[in-house]
Amino acid sequence: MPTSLSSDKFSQRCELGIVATIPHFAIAEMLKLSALDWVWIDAEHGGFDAQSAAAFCAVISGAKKTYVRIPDKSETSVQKFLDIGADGIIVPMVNSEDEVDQICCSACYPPIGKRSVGIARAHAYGVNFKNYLNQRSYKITIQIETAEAVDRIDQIVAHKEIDEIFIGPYDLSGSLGCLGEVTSNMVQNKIETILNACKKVKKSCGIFAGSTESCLKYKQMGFEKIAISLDTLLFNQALTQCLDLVKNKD
Ligand code: 3PY
Ligand code: MG
Repeated sequence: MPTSLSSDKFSQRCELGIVATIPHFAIAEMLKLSALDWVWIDAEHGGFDAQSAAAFCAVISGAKKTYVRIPDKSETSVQKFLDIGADGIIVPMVNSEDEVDQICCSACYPPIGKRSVGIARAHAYGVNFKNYLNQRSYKITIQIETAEAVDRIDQIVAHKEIDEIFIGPYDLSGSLGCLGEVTSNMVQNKIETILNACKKVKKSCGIFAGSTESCLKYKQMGFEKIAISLDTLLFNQALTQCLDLVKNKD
């Protein structure tokens, strides 16, 4: 269950996380025992649904912050995945101030928004009901991952209910006509534009890296959160490295 928003909301420390795509308790426990700061539970591209994401959060909570990337920006997804009680949601493919308005309307209780009231894990099954309703304890993070969103970045990041921005370099590259070329100047220039817009309004900005080199570069650029890689990708890299080493030795 989420604790209240931490006071280091805008700290300069770079917090490292990982994208979890495999909904298994062993992965959750390994991440819990790791030196990571936070975990991104992926219900957009990963294997999670609301129930497996809730179980994953239950294993990890207290040890690491948990953020669920929801499948889409619909009201149903926003509300369903907030109810599971992660420390926040990450909403993919947000392109305009109007979309931000709609997301915040779905994510915040009245009088700010129109979030519907349920009693779920987020409310400690009723034990923390009043507190949960009266004080927003979860982060709303939006992903910037299209050229259209970058064109409107100043208006988007200015929204007061948005806590954090997360850049999706891969979708951004596709939107810019250079799919997968995340280190290209075209993509990197847009990344810098987004980061600068966030810095201007003192909003935390995170990014997906996918490689150690990118991680180090983004850390130097001043990103406050970096998703270093995916569980599947790291497993595959370690497996390939091990097999290469053993097979090529007599
Ligand atoms: C992207 O790069 O598009 C992402 O969403 C990161 O996972
Ligand atoms: Mg993406």
